[in-house]
Amino acid sequence: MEFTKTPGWLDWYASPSKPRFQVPAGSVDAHCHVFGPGAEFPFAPERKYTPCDASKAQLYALRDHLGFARNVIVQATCHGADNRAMVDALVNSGGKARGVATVKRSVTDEELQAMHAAGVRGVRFNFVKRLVDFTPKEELIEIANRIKPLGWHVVIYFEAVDLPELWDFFTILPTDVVVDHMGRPDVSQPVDGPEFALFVKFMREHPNVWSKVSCPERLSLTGPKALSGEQNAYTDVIPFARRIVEEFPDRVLWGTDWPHPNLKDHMPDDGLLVDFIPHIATTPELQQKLLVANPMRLYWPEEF
Ligand code: 0GY
Repeated sequence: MEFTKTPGWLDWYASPSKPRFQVPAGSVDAHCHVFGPGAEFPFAPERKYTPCDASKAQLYALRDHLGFARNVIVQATCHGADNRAMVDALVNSGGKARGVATVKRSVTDEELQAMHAAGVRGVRFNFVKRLVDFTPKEELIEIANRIKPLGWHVVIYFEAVDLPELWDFFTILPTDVVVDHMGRPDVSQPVDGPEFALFVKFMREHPNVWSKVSCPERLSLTGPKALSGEQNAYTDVIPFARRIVEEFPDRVLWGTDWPHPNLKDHMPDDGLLVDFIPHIATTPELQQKLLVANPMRLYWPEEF
């Protein structure tokens, strides 16, 4: 099937630089996606954007180029609840990728088992209105209760202003809960201000809650952009990510977010995004937890 990209779509960066920061051996890129290719795995009719293609082979080439050993591939909303492209990437990864799916309440136990065998270890609940239509909370709770016996967790994606309203729902989830991109803080607000304090409280009071300290390129308002060799990119995001890494060193994950859906301003050089990591995880010990120990514990516990 032929697809036409959403007008203004930014394609992923074609020739990323080699990172100066060498990630520890066995590092996991714990948040990335595949898009199609649309001709092989058509995008979902209910999608809110139509991306460029971003194949498993291209993702694994980037993994090797950046020095990572493994990936966690998160179902992108442009594929709806059709997990075939993501599952195909997992089963062709030689065991080096695990996945997070999107499912509806109509999913069968056999389908869940098949996804587990392919390497899926979580489901994603998305509350970002520009990306998905509303799903009733009782449907999500039902799904969470069904995936719990498989040892899976729930990944949640929401914006900081919506945390107060979603709090009661998030805090009754029966599994580990992984927050995408620190709950998308408004980084023009103080790191000690009430909005981010609520997120810190969410993690502090709930030891089952983890956070990805990813996507500075999405959250930054003042840059500088991770382009043209910039070694001090996205300085306005650093205090937020560092706060989470330092207070919850055993419950943080990091990912490239390649191929970076829906960026409007610029497409970062993924090599320079890796160079952002030591600004937020400032010691070898913190880097080892963020990039190796934590994702291994969550996604490959049998090897940990
Ligand atoms: C991200 C962020 C975004 C998109 C998606 O699945 C998706 O379409 O996650 C976004 O637009 O903020 O984590 O990839």
